[in-house]
Amino acid sequence: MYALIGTWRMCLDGARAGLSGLKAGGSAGDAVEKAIIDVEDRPEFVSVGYGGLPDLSGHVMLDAAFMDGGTLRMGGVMSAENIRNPISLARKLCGRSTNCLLAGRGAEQAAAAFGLPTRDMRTEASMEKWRAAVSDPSFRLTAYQGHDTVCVLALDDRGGMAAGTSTSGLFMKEPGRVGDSPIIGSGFYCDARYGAAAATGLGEDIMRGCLSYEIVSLMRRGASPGDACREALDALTERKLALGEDRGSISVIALDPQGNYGAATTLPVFPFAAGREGEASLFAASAGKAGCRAVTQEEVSGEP
Ligand code: SD4
Repeated sequence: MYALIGTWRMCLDGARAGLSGLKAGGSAGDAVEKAIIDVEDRPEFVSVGYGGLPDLSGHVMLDAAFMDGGTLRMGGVMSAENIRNPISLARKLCGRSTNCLLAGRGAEQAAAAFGLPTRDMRTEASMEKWRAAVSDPSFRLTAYQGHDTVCVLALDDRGGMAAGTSTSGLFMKEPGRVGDSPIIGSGFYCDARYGAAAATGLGEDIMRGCLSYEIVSLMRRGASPGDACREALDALTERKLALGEDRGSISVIALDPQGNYGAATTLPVFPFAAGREGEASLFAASAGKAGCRAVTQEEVSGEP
């Protein structure tokens, strides 16, 4: 059995590439890396990798992580610049027993030491957005609609599981701000015995609930991926409502060792790509609704 799930419509082509690798007997780790590289390399996906969204100072600062579900090892990159494929660096760091989570200049130096390609991650389009935001006095920092993390979870036919994330983080974040995406247990978690989970949305809120670890913990206690996603997300949003806050902007995905997947969201529509022993297709979860439905590209063309 092999399966893969990834966040947002932008992940569809990457999910297809990852699944074809799994079909050919490739590992879950290779599938995760391949799917995420597809999104990182394409400037039309404005919230990840090349052409990502700049911070307040006009720099595209990247966060990424990779976790191997067989060993519970993780590697992560935070607030790093000019690394062409942050997911590849995260995966290389995942082999280490120390120094596996690197920030800023240290991450950039490690990328160079591994011989990974560098690139100016800014594009004319990303800088145009930045210039418009800098000169707009009404601009507010939010989980901006076109701003989203690619998260991919995979299972291979030997029972291997892996999770990965990659993002440029919140548009116009303060320099040095880090979200949930490289933080183990919040942005991602993977234990091949019970399953994998990952989150996208406002990192500051996701971290308050350690959402990905919570989802995998619920699967350990027998919940299906879909139920685990809803239960963990509902617990956090109910707490936020009790504190007088809104539900926030959060979406989560999960995959179990049998290849079942699920998702939950606080948004009206949260598209994701997934496939099990076959092609990847698009699905969507909606706030307050159990289960997910198959959708066409056209139906979610307005979504990231
Ligand atoms: C962050 N969780 O940096 C990421 C960004 C994201 O929709 O997924 N936004 O907080």
